[in-house]
Amino acid sequence: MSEVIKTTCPYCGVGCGVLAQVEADGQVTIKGDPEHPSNFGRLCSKGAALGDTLSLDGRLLFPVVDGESQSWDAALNTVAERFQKIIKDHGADSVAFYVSGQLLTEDYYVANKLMKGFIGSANIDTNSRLCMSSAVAGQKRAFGSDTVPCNYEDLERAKLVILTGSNTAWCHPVLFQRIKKAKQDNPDMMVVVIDPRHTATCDIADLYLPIKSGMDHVLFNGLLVHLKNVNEKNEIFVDNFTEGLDAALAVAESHASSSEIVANHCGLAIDAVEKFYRLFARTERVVTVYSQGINQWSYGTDRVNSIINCHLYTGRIGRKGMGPFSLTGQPNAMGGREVGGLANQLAAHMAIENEGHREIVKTFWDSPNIAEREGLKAVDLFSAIDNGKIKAVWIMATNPAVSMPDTNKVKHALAKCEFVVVSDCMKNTDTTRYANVLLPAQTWGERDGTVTSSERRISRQHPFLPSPGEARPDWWIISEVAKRMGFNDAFLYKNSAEIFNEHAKLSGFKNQGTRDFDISGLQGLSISQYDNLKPIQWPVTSDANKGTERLFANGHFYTSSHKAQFIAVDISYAAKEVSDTYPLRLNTGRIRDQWHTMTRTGKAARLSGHIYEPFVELHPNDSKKLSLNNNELAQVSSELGNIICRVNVSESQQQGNVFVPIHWNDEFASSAVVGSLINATVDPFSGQPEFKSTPVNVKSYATKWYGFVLSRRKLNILNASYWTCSRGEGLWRYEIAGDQIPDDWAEYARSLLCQHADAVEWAEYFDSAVNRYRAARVEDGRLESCIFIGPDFSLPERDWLVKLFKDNKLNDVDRKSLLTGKPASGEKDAGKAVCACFSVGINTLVDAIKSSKLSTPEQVGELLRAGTNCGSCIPEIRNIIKLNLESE
Ligand SMILES: Nc1nc2c(c(=O)[nH]1)N[C@H]1C(S)=C(S)[C@@H](COP(=O)(O)OP(=O)(O)OC[C@H]3O[C@@H](n4cnc5c(=O)[nH]c(N)nc54)[C@H](O)[C@@H]3O)O[C@H]1N2
Ligand SMILES: Nc1nc2c(c(=O)[nH]1)N[C@H]1C(S)=C(S)[C@@H](COP(=O)(O)OP(=O)(O)OC[C@H]3O[C@@H](n4cnc5c(=O)[nH]c(N)nc54)[C@H](O)[C@@H]3O)O[C@H]1N2
Ligand code: SF4
Ligand SMILES: [Mo]
Repeated sequence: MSEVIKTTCPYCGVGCGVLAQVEADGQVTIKGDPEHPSNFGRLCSKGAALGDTLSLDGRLLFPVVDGESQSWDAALNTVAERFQKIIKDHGADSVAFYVSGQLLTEDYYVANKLMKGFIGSANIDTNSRLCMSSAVAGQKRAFGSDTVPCNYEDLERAKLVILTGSNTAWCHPVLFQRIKKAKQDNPDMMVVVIDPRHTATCDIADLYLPIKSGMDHVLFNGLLVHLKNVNEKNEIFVDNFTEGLDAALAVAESHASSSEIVANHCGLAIDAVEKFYRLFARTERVVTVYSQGINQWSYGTDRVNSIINCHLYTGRIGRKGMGPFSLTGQPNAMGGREVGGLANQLAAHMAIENEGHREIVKTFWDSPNIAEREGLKAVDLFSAIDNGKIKAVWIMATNPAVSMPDTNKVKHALAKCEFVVVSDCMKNTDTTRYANVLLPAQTWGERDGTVTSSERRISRQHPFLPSPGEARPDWWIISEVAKRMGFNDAFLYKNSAEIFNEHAKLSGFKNQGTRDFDISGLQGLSISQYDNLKPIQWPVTSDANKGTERLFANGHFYTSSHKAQFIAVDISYAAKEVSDTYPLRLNTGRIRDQWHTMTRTGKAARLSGHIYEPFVELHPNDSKKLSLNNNELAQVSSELGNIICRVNVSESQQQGNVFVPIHWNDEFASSAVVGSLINATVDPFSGQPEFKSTPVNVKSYATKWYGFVLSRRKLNILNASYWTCSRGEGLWRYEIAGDQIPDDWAEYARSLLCQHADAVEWAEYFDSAVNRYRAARVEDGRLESCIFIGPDFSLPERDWLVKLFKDNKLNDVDRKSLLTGKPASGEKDAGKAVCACFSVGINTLVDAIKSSKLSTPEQVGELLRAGTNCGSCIPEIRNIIKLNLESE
């Protein structure tokens, strides 16, 4: 067994500390780090399953040029030569980098330095454009800097926590646990959840506001007016440290002058609005947490400012337990902003349009060619690729063919782009398909560097596994290309510590308190000091060498007047309206156990059991109107494209709204990239796309048969008009459906299940009257694969079948049950997994709740262990209890 390595989780922006240990058999044990100040030992379902995602299955292990494996030298030369040639022929702005909040700060720093300081273009943008850019723009307008003033402890010290546009329970689960615990310890603490969807986060809500989607700025403008009416102005703060109040109030009063008007706009009950306003007005310690439900709109920046305005008005910022708190999504969204990874930033929170800042960076880098104006933001960048202005692009650690809006256009652009380079750890993604050159990057467990969490806390990621094949750190890859492009001296890094030191030094260079981002206190770390760096919150300076918990308590802001700015937020912007053809509003977002495009979480069986298929969730009245049944397939269409997903009828949706998760892509489903439906409409200030509102229609997707396949081997699904694939314990699971009935089911089944075998042991059952077919392939007495086909979606449960794959020999009872399609008598199917940590299925839960009259998640936990590890499933367990005890 190896020593225990302290590192940081590679998923969300909570930035939990992880203890990793490689066991003698090569398995990796993962635990939460009890000493890490983000999580104090907790992990969520994704973090806890990290050990199951580390296999080399599907990894990109060697450089590939034009489809052939190549040496690093050849691949790097190709990239450098092609970029140089294109720059020489067409200028620096004809090339671009598209990077990611999942790079380490050191990787990000080097990529930004190469593009902005040496190639001389600012055409480097990042997937944070899709994620945090409205929060960045809102904070910059209000504070003059991209500063998150709060920290996690504020969530525990607050008396009122408002969660708006954030499904914290599923997307920042450890913070959710911390808020929940604080609420248990302090019963006076109130939680308000604002979301058009009733999500798992509502589990801790004292007040839930099912707002009409897109209307939060009206709600918060109304709050500003209310605060004025009840004299909650913090006179000292507003008069001394802010500007612009009158204009902001005047606009707010013009459309949100009373709770009644606000309630009308927002589709809320007047009582609920008034209750919310009273709570805010009377509670000094209030934190407003916001995330993508606020940011991802074509007027996201204004929405952010409508929240910040209320905190400025009451002076509730920078002190314990209060402030506007933008939760970052990716593990290093914050670090990327520090190094200036957005096309409209420079480095170390300096502004590209500021000549003085350009001079500082140019001098520091000894840059021959600093970018003089902002570059293209993500959506414009891909348009420029599409129209040929950008001729070479290097994509690192992101999967834009899935995650951008209007992905069909993105794919088209990549297909015609002269030269596409992709650095990824995985070989087959929807984006790597378009690469001329593929560069194998190290990933979590192998790479070495720092990330910064939502509360400005810099933490180390440490390697604990050997680097596989020829995978290399991203910073190394970029530096090698830079050197080959002739920028030798500036990219001679030997390790990530050197890069971190340079980054820290730049942050303090000619700063003297003029810029918020300053970690000069961390410059000059030796390798061992860097290796042992404890999690620390920036700014870290000689005056604040232990880091900084909160900012702005002193009323000093980074605007030219040093005063915070109120922003007048009007309602002249609106999302695209629904129409007769596209009458429903599509909202998109995340599910509990998958991470983005599933390249890593998709490998773990225990993360695939909770929700294993793409779905469209809609209100029962809408499903009735559209004659859609739960569990059948539906086509969701917008002006731009169509996808097919499973119907999930749910009261948690508002009528007129539908929800589709973002995760599925061409690697995991036949047609489920929800980005293909989304308009590339962006916010005018931030360039962030409107992912939370697209007019769509939903209709039944008629198929003649439904089926599923379980197989120990990965299969190639043919002749099915719909398929999705997910991992089970030691097997692959496919849900399939078709609009053509094959002439011969046996032949069809064999073509799927026996792709590489001649003589196989084969058992089958066919009822031609109802078109029900089942077959199993057995190898050495062990179940190898099985297929179940039926005329509709009422197919046998899957969980007991999955269990048969665990046996090394099938007994007669099992064989019989396979063909009858029912578990052997007495056995029950556990059903879809609710608790990922202990694989407890819904049927097991319902049975136990009913038979033992369990009325709390704690009682369920005692009996079944469900919910007792990471706790991410507790909201769902509480809901299952509610539904089943009520139906008694
Ligand atoms: N499990 C999991 N966790 C993740 C990720 C993941 O892929 N999987 N990704 C990480 C990343 S990068 C990010 S950015 C974060 C995102 O974290 P969140 O922002 O919490 O996640 P989303 O599901 O995108 O959207 C949040 C909520 O906004 C709601 N919403 C939509 N429109 C509106 C509106 O007009 N008003 C309000 N008030 N709410 C609205 C949606 O219904 C949804 O419940 O999650 C991070 N954590
Ligand atoms: N419809 C809709 N679309 C959305 C959103 C939404 O809410 N709705 N949310 C948006 C948001 S907030 C985000 S953040 C994006 C996320 O979208 P993406 O960034 O496109 O998603 P990921 O799957 O995280 O892509 C990361 C890629 O990096 C690879 N990778 C992992 N580790 C490393 C490494 O160390 N080095 C390198 N070079 N590669 C690595 C992974 O294999 C994967 O291919 O999606 C956006 N798209
Ligand atoms: S909350 Fe979960 S996904 Fe986020 S950092 Fe912590 S363990 Fe990782
Ligand atoms: Mo994100």
